[in-house]
Amino acid sequence: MSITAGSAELLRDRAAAVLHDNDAGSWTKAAPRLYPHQWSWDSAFIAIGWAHLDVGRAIAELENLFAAQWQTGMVPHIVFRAGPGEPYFPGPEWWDCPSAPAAPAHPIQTTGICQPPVHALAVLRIWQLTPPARQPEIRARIQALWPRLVSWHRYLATQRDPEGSGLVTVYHPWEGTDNSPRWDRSLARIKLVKPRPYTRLDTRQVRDKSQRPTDWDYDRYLWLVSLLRKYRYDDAEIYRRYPFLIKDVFFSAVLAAANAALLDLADVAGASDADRSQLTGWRDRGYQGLAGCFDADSGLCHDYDVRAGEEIRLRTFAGFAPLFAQTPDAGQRAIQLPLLDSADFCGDPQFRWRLLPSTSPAEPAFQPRNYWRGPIWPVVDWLLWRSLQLLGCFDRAEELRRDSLGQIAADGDFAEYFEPYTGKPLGSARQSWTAAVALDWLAAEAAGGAAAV
Ligand code: 2M8
Repeated sequence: MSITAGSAELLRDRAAAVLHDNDAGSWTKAAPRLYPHQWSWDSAFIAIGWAHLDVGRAIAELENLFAAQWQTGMVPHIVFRAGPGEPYFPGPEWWDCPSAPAAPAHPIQTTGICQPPVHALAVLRIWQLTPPARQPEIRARIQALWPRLVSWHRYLATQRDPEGSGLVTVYHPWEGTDNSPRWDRSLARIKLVKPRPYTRLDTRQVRDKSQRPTDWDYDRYLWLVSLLRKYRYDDAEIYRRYPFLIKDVFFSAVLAAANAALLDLADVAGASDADRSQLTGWRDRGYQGLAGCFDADSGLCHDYDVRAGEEIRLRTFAGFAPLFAQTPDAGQRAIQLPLLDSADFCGDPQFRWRLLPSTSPAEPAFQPRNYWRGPIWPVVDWLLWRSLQLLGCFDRAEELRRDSLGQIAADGDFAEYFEPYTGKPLGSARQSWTAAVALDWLAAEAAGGAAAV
């Protein structure tokens, strides 16, 4: 479906209104009630949305996020900023980050884990959208942010990859794709002490509990937080003692793409030769790491459980890590592109839109309404769209963009995720990152389909 010029304009106004409504001045709530704080990768997508409205506001989103960066270089997954009338569980007291030597100083309050590094993609997009008159100002702000961006990538390439494998180790399901079935076996293996009594708030907002993680999941999420707290978020200690260490191919692919984006920005930032060669090294090591876990039989990349010493062989969106990374390997692309449109993924004949689901409908763990276990997430399809363009697959990218906009327009309220068979909106309404990617896709509409990627 393609949307008419009139309805595109209406959708653009409504998407902009979502960002304005969720705007807290210098940072943006991920969603009005369900997620009232600043989330890391949400902020990166949100900055891409803001870039279409005001490039200064867009870069402020990232400046404020990076103001909470840890001394290790880690950008925390949540910066707690909401007022007392906007509760979220689990709040800062569950994380006790002030006890961590590397945490930012009071009064900044954060969690002690991180999320995929989409930020460099956002900075590149902001620069591409900066009108000439504002370039001196935005260039100076990018230059000021640059050392923090490089240190963030350095943290991921070193502390989160002590093996030098090119693959990032995640410590927690909250580092991106919460209840993805990718984590099921690893979580089931953990011996845990039941956490102190707690009350979930997410299921008060999303009344249909089947759209959210289970209490079984939450018990494990909180147990892992208690261990990270005990180890004072010290990466070396975590690596020695902690039970949940996963080489995440999707996270690693985003890092490879983000390293390439920083290289594209290197001249704007006035980067040193040392920075350029480090970024090139991290990017290439990322490609090699992904190549090492590419399985030619399934055509997918598999995550790896470091503790169990085993591959995680599931069909999910993450298996397309080579595409998300914009792999230079033509062989992997030749296998993945047809697989993407097979009945196991976008090409399920019963899907309403030909979009990439979070989990393959052919996977026994697939649940079409449950969060990261099946639904379609617009931000994931945005990352895929961007990659397909960079790989020169313009026609497929354009279909993905149109279908994504069709899905969002049919809802009209910027849902967090969508049921693949019916297109039913799920989770939170007025989710900031859905509005943000809609703005980017709509701008590409005005430009005849292609964005400056
Ligand atoms: C979801 O995760 C949060 C915890 O971080 C939650 O369920 O409470 C995930 O979709 C995550 O990737 C996202 O960043 C966050 C805010 O949109 O919500």
